[in-house]
Amino acid sequence: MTPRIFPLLLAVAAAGCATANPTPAPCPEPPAPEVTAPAGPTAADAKAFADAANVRLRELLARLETTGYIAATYITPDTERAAAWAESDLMAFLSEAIPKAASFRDLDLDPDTRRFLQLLRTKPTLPAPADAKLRDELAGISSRLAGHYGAAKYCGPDGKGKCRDLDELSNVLHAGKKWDDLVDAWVGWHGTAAETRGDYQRLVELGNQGARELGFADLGALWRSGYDMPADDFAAEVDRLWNQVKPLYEKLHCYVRRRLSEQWGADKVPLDQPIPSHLVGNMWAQDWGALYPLVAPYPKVASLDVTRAIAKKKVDAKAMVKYGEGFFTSLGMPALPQTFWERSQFVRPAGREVICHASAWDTDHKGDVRIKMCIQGTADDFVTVHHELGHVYYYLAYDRLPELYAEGANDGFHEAIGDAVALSVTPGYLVDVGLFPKAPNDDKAVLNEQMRRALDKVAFLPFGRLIDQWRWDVFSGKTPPSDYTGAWWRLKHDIQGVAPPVARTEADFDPGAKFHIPGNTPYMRYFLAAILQFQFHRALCKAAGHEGPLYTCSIFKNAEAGERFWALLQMGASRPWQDALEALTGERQMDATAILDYFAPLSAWLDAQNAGQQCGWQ
Ligand code: X8Z
Ligand code: ZN
Repeated sequence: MTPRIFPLLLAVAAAGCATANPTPAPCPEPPAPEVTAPAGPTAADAKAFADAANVRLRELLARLETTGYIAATYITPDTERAAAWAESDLMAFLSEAIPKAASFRDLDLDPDTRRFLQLLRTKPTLPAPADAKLRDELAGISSRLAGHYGAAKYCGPDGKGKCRDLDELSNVLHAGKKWDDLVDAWVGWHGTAAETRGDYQRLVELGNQGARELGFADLGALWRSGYDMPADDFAAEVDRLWNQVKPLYEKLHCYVRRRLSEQWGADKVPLDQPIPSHLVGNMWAQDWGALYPLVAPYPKVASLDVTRAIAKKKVDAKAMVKYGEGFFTSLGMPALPQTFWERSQFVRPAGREVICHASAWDTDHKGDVRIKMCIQGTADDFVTVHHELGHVYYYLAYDRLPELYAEGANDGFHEAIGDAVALSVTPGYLVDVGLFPKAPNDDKAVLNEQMRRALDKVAFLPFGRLIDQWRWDVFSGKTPPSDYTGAWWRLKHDIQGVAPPVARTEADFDPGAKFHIPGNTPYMRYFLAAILQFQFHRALCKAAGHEGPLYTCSIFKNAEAGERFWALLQMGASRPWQDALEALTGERQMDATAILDYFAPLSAWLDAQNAGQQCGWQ
């Protein structure tokens, strides 16, 4: 508690003369009783409080991000501890400031102060109980879980083999060669999470307690409250969007399963069952890009293999990031600061443990931005570079705003910026920047390209939808700890139509094998982003004067689209996201028709392929 933040509290404390003191100073005469009601907090107090909270939050977040970046790029017990201290300090601030903010609720406030107070209330993703001991415990668990995920390795079924990290195990799945090796890599990685179950269970208990102390039913209700609409309406929005895209996903599922069944045999991939999760080339079955060679509509028609081009042209990790920066600057956005190049982590460093999961950082909230990746030179990395730079450009655009506005319009917007840019990485663009000599563009090549993208974007949709369904149910108590893994696989089955390669039990903790669960990063943002990025792309293409199908559009070098985009980024969270969306697209609702338009050719092609086939799963 500092004088700047809580002038009122301090004033009250000073007024309570030393009654607990054994030799008290004499109290002044009590004032004559007031005729009017005692003055409560005023709108001016609220404004002073919100302004001070913006300043203090910026300091605390800079400490959190700085220690967090060190802990993520150099995992040791010491860096973990330092990160936990910073997290605990932020938690302490929020658990005092949020109830305080509530005391101003009924005043007639100016719009900014009102919005600051509302944003403050939903700021914590991991609210701590007010009790300092419990708060430190929670911060410690949070750091430990993150560190465990980053350093986890699988050393063979008996623990005595060569130890492999997530990248190495993922590469086995991506190559998709031998059934037994795939099962081994999948089971091995998922096994690393089993020991984190107890920590996670405690994180849920303490996070829920923190959320309840702030007036939310549970932590899931707090997360759902951050969307400028009632929490229940948000859950209904998610359902509405999912229902818009579900038929497209199910078509892709049907076709891909049939090709997998041809490859592995109908005994291993039955045509009326979910797809075995270890066969799609990704640890969590969230991105099926590795299956492109198997499912390409016209395998003999040349298609643009970005991984090959990167290797052939010897584009190293930094040069890949330069391509990404080049796209943003072509839109009129600024070059990245020199410190970005000096302080980012582009490749896995030798000799120390790091969290390789890609991320973007705003370490001082004043322009010291970075990304942290372990780039291996794949086409996926190329997309992820643009994704991360989307975060970085958002930071650069909004850091001049008060801290509570220095956020995405909603968290889905933050995740969608770089992905929307990457949708403009079309064959035409790749030729423009010299990665390919020419791009085939007949109907067959278009379908190949559509399939390539769908294996990433469409396959992701149910995954994005279900992760937080699982967490919402865990936080609300609908899913008890004794059913953590069971509930996970029921959702994976029902929504995604995938199944584990071997039976799972409650001795496993499979949700913990996905970064965002131990990292406590809300996930619905990625589902929203999967929809929003196409909506943004459609609007930007319109601003750029693009004519023709959406999938042919690239906004590369288009100043008009760039200006519109930058204006959105500069708004940060200063307005409800509906206003931000309207400013860019003219629409006030998130809407999946853009992704459906984009994939119209593939959708029609899948209909023809699936005609007369049995789709769906039992
Ligand atoms: O976590 C990420 C980014 C960092 S914000 C690399 N993504 C999700 C994931 O990997 O699960 C991007 C797509 C979905
Ligand atoms: Zn992201």
